Amino acid sequence: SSVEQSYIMIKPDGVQRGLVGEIISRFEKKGFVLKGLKLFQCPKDLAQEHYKDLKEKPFFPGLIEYITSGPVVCMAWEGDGVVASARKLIGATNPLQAEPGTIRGDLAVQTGRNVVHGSDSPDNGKREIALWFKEGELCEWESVLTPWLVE
Ligand code: DAT
Ligand code: MG
Repeated sequence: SSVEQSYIMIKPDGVQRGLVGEIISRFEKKGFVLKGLKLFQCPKDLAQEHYKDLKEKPFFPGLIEYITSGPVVCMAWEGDGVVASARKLIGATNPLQAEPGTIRGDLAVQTGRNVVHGSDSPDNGKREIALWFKEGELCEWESVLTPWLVE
């Protein structure tokens, strides 16, 4: 696989429940590189744009209400295969079906309060990072750990 970026977001329940450090730590320990990070109160129109593919779903209004109910933590993570790997670290959409060891499997019980978002494709990773971060908010840097993680 090639170097790609995923948009990972800790949802308002994750922030309120004090899970920010725990969740960031899982991506750090895995070996991905953090390129962008901010605490952010999301306006409704941005939440609607982010979840536009779901706008016909019955749960859409509740989803927008939830995502805009408090600050979220926006992150851009980079690495080989980060998009699919992050989805595995996050676990199934329904936390009751998520495997133990995953973020949702360990830390959540309900689909409507599943603590974290992760992009579902490299193209959506790009789209979502461009949507949630402004020009200049991402850092271009190399981690000194990279040679110890990839040969
Ligand atoms: P994921 O977040 O695992 O990519 P998704 O893209 O299908 O899942 O849906 C986005 C979010 O919408 C999901 O994290 C929680 C909410 N959601 C999805 N299906 C739902 C449902 N049946 N009832 C309530 N909320 C739902
Ligand atoms: Mg999704």
